[in-house]
Amino acid sequence: MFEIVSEGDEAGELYLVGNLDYEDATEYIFEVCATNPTAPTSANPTATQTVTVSVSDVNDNFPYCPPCPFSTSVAENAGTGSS
Ligand SMILES: [Ca+2]
Repeated sequence: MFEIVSEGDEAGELYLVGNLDYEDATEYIFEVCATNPTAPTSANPTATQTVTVSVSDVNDNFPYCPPCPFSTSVAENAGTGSS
């Protein structure tokens, strides 16, 4: 769902590479590992960090009305709250 791109010594940037849907997943948690390939092994050239991305809910469900006209009737003595 996400991709990290980095070039040279620059910090990586997190990119979204898939479609999000709040109803499918509200949060993504993953671990990022960075390694300095030129550092000596004794210098512990690797660091990790947990990343949490929260998905914000937006109204992506458009209103839907049936294509044909809709009609019904209701008795004049129907009580309040009748359906
Ligand atoms: Ca949705």
